Amino acid sequence: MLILVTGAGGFIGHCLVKKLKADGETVIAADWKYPEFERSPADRFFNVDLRYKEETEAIFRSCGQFDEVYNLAANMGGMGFIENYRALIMRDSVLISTNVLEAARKYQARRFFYSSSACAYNTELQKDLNNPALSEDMAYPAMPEAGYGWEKLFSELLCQYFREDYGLVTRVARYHNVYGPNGTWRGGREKAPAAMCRKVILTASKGEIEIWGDGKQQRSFMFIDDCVEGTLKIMRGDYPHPLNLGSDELVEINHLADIAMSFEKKHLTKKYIEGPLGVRGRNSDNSLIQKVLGWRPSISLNTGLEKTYFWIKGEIETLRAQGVGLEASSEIPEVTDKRYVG
Ligand code: NAD
Ligand code: GDC
Repeated sequence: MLILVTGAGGFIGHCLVKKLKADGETVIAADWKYPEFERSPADRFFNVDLRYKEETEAIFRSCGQFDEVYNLAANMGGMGFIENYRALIMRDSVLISTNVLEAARKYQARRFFYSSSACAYNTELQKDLNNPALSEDMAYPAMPEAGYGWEKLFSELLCQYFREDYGLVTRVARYHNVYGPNGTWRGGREKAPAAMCRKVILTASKGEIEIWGDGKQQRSFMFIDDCVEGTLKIMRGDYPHPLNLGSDELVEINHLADIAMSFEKKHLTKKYIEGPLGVRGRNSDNSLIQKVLGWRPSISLNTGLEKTYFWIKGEIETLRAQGVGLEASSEIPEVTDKRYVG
């Protein structure tokens, strides 16, 4: 098949391209940056800014009718990023979502996949610990994560209306915090799993690591291989409405840090500091995806985090050998790129 993956310079997009190439597909990649850690195996890589209609349509005009379009491109990151760049995120991502969806309609793509997020869920339902896991109907009445979450809900609805009004076959996954090798692990856009690994690796035993909040916050974290496999299942299945794609293994951030420490038997103390916290407790209810697609995650947090920990450690050793100085603590990213504020 001829397949387009946008956001192919990013974490999930790049891993999806690798899987599709391994399956023997013809894969076209699009992103305004190339993958950070390894070369893309895509058959062709369009280095474009998808906020612009012309640049987006040029891909479709040049390649012809796609069998599948996976739109993963978005200006996004962990809480350190999405809590501090609401206008930037909404403006960029809504343009990307709209341009790619419209081009897919105009150039008659056979199927379209959109990567939504658990941040689309009503935050009022995530204010306590041990909340009931989020099921798909709990996105409405809507009160999603400020900025980022609203754009996700908007784009979900756009997918629904393009299906209802134009007959475009659209599929939507609400990803729940995805982690793994090739994921962002420093610079401020990283999410908690990579942040905890980096902090532990860069802190000598008996030292201390910083944790935003009290560490009692709860999340579930889905390993990248489960994410890629579930994405293909949703795209190629017959269920047209948004589906959770996440782990239902609930963990407290304190415990996430403890698991990271266990890999090299480090004994570090936790220093609780102010930081962007997001919701108090969030978990994925996987009963609907299990019912309609027979899918459930297969990689445990301990297994996935160990792979991630040692991959990040390898990256750190490479950078240290190049004389790059690295910080253990998390930062709020500075966005100075003129494309962002231009
Ligand atoms: P990522 O930031 O690694 O990848 C996103 C890619 O989009 C980046 O490579 C970026 O360069 C590209 N992009 C941004 N603006 C662009 C533009 N104007 N033109 C072209 N490319 C542009 O993020 P990811 O973790 O791989 O996430 C992929 C998708 O899944 C995103 O839509 C994200 O919102 C969604 N998602 C991810 C998670 C997660 O935990 N990783 C959770 C929920 C939803
Ligand atoms: O960043 P994140 O993984 O995103 O944060 C999870 C929890 O971990 C938060 O309560 C955060 O305060 C806490 N935390 C403690 N220390 C640290 O050093 C740290 N770094 C980070 N990053 N977190 C720390 C995410 C969104 C994604 C995506 C997923 C979907 O929200 O950022 O864009 O949409 O949700 O599930 P999180 O899970 O709040």
